Amino acid sequence: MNTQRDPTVLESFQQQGLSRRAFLKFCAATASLLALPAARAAELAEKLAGMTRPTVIYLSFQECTGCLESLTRSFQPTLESLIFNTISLAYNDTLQAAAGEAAEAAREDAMRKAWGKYVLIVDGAIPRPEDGAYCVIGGRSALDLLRHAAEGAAAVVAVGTCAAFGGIPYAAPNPTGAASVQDLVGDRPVINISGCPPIPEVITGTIVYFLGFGVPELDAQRRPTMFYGTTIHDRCYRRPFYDKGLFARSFDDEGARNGWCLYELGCKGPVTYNSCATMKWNDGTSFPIQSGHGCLGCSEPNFWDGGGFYRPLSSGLWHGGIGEGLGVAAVAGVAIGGAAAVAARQRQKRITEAGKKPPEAP
Ligand code: FSX
Repeated sequence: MNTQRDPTVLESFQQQGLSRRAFLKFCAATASLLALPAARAAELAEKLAGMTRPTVIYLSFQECTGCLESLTRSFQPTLESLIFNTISLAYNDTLQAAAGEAAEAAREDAMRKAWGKYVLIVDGAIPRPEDGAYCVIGGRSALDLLRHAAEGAAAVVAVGTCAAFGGIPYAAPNPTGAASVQDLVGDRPVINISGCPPIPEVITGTIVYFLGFGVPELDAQRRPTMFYGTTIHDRCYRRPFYDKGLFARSFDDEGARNGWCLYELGCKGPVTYNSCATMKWNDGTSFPIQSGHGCLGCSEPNFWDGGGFYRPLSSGLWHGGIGEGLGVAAVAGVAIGGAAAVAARQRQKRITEAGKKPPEAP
């Protein structure tokens, strides 16, 4: 009888030559990323120490690989600490060395052994018409691969706006009939990590949280509230200028040079739920608004059709899901003061019907 068991997460750290201290450091940094109270942080360390590394199957469909590029830049936890020590990544066609039939067979084998328990990560949208013929991998359609893999998954993590809401492949006229993961396997526990791409630490943090505690609290769009609980605008360092009605009106005017609010230049921060303003990117270096460009709303449903890059929200064309059909003040959920209120109300009057309806997937 084979009595050999798989190593626990702690043992896996140790097998890689890392100390228990390094493991605890990993847990503490992840707990801090997740803003866990001390007791929960200790619980996370205890759970990870005793659990065997869960099988993870990572499937990629209609996407640009930006999500995986983003994931490779996670500073804490790093992708290396995740895939070498914390999870058992059984399939990812970009990261794995294997290819062809052997790789496909290994995936099926890993799924069979961990049926009902593995975590399925999906990036990219999935085309539906013609039995999914517009995206075929190893002779099987993305549609078939997703449905089959989701059936045996403990949870499905849709990484990126393409997987979460359709994203760019879903943009009008949606030529391939692309759909999101939740559109197709919404009866399974689906966690959406939206963003085009998502913040890397939001991906890794959510995965580690799931391993320790199960599905986190989710918002109406199935996104973890710990990362998507507030808008970019709520936490934006330019917010005081917005409140005073001080706006940049072009990218090279005095307002832009003074670092004023980018609302009039099309910033979607008031309707975009994400952690960019607090966690930022590249180990906390910066985020789009800090670099002088408005938020594109990439983590919301109907990105890319929802409002355009440079049309201000006050044009009334935003239809990003949350706030659909509401006036801009209600959408933003903020008090618009002084000049901003007048400008917003004037523009709100000019709402056109064009662009209000999201494109229908065939
Ligand atoms: Fe989409 Fe991701 Fe944007 Fe690209 O996998 S969310 S196009 S960054 O790569 O799916």
